Amino acid sequence: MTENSAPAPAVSAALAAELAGIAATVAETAGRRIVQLRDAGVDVAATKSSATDVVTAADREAERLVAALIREARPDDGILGEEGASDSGTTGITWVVDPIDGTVNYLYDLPVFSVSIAATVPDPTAFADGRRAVAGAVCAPRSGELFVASEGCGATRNGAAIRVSAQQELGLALVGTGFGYTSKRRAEQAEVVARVLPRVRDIRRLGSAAYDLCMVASGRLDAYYERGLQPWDYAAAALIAREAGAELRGVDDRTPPGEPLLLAAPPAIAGALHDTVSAQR
Ligand code: LIP
Repeated sequence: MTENSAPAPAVSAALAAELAGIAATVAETAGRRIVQLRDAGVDVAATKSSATDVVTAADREAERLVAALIREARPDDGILGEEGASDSGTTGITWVVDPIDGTVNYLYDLPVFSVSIAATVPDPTAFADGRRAVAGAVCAPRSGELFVASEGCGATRNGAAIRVSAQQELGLALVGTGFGYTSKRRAEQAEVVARVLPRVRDIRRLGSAAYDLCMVASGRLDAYYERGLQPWDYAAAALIAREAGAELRGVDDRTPPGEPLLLAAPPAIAGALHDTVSAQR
């Protein structure tokens, strides 16, 4: 599948809609719980790739809650979670879960964090991790927003259809991005953003890839790119963005979106942004 072509349906529209309903209900339930935990107080429980790559007890509890609800609804599906949930399943459907995307924002009680839940099927051509979401939901509980999509059926925000912006000029585009947790990767990302910044309206670093992609889907960012994302960061929201009209790109024409680059933009500016992000020094 090319970045913007519609893939052959992997599951029926009815099943995709059922999976989207499960993702939405579970994401909202987990969203309510992580707000309760945040308001009760949050501390760092551990670190991962660096001292700033943190995980909280809430991340772990939220993932346990999401996994339990998914297993109740779809006991034979697989699960892959950022905090360690891992079931291979027998149905070919794997739920890819980020229980709190935007963990640093969550730790600092900044309002941009989300629960991301995607029902995925194997597809080596769609995304770098070899899966493709056929249904997904992203809940941003502080702003009361629920983004949902199922393959071929469009994307919604709180039940209303959403579309990417009509931006035609990169120089007028508001572009979201993010940065990794290691100094080496951040130095590389700083070089890229130094190239992008003079060529666009402005940059926004919101702190949650899933929310960034939902902002592109709803036209409140014109575009987004980031290097170094994990499948759980983008699985649901990349589907939401594509179903809202975004073109998704990887680092080059031979590499699917995901790692090492995911870019989402309206087709009118996707190429110009990709050229700027990918230009060699
Ligand atoms: C985060 C992403 C964000 C990225 C951060 C981190 P997490 O995910 O949503 O876009 O810039 O480095 O990867 O760690 O909060 O689940």
